Amino acid sequence: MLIGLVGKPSVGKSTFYKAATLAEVEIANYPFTTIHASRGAAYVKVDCAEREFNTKCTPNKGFCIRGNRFVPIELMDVAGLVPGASEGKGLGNQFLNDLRDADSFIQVIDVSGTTDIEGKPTEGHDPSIDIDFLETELDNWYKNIFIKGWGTFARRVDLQGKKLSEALTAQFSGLKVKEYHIEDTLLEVKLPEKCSTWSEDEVGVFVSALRRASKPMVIAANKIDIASGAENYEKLKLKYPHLMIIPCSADSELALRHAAKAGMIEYVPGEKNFKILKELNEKQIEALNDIKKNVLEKYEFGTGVQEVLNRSVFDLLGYLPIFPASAGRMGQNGKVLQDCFLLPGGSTALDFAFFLHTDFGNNFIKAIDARTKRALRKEYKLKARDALEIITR
Ligand SMILES: Nc1nc2c(ncn2[C@@H]2O[C@H](COP(=O)(O)OP(=O)(O)O)[C@@H](O)[C@H]2O)c(=O)[nH]1
Ligand SMILES: [Mg+2]
Repeated sequence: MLIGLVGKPSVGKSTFYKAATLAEVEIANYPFTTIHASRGAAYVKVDCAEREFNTKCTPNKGFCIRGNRFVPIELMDVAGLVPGASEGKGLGNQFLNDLRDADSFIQVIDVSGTTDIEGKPTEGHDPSIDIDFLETELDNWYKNIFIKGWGTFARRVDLQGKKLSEALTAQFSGLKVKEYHIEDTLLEVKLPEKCSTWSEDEVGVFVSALRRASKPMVIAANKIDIASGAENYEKLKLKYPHLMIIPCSADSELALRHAAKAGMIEYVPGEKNFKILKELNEKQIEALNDIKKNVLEKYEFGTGVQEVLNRSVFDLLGYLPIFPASAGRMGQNGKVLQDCFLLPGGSTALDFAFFLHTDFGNNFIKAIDARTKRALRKEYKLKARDALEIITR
């Protein structure tokens, strides 16, 4: 699973990326700092199953702090997009290409309105302009791909009787678009099967709906720590009730993670507080208190960074965290709940078996719920945080 950070320059994409991954990327206050997309591991936060099993987990991947399991996903930092990107402006085509592999997007905006449309410092910029322009650029990106192949796939549908959804899936395959995305979108927009007759407006309606279905997006209303952010955020919520907008301060998250890494504080990403562990100097205390007062205590999701990642994976993409577990033998070899896997929503016990190993799938007898010891059939639909053992022949 890959999540791409998108947005105009200087909104805090690289800061978000660095906070979420603690990787080294350049951070500076001018456009196009990041020339190449960089990818790294970020983490979604899951209530670890260790509590219910009265044990302490030993994660293979990621980590666990006080019962909070951090499961890795891939995050991608991309250089800023500017208006006209879909026509190639500001190396736009190259940057859009970097986004093809993403399963979903996090659009970072500067909710404080202190950067203009090109990312230069200003005051009073309306952040809704940024939301609108980015949607337009992404829609145009899809539209260009549609139009490029229109003649060819329309002919295949009209003359060779090929299914429209199949022809369109082939056309958009480079963007990780799946046939079900196309089918769902066609149902939603209700356009004629004969796509050669579509008007340009109808094409626009289709590509926009397809873009939303295949690259769902959450908006990180970043720089909420700046005074003008709070009011702008309220306005955005009213203007875009259909969008998922999370108040966010990537800068604060980065500071907290640095402080935690240096052993100054204990901080669990996503929480609304931290604990000071060491004697700190006045400046450090003041900085931490500012974050506490202006961000952590003020906003529902603390700095918002963890919430944005969790919403992307669990709400937008519908993934389920699943623990392979065998209640009877938990702790054998000193290994406890080593894995927490993310499976697509709708997966069954049998899907989970195949996910673990083809042999498990082929030789599946039943799954055992490690909490209740109940046997589950192969059709059992997985639930978030299930802890399951697969019994094979
Ligand atoms: N006040 C504040 N500044 C931030 C925040 N996130 C990033 N910045 C600053 O915004 C500027 C641009 O950040 P950067 O991450 O390079 O933006 P990018 O171009 O979108 O990757 C830098 O000076 C950051 O320190 C935030 O949450 N609050
Ligand atoms: Mg950057």
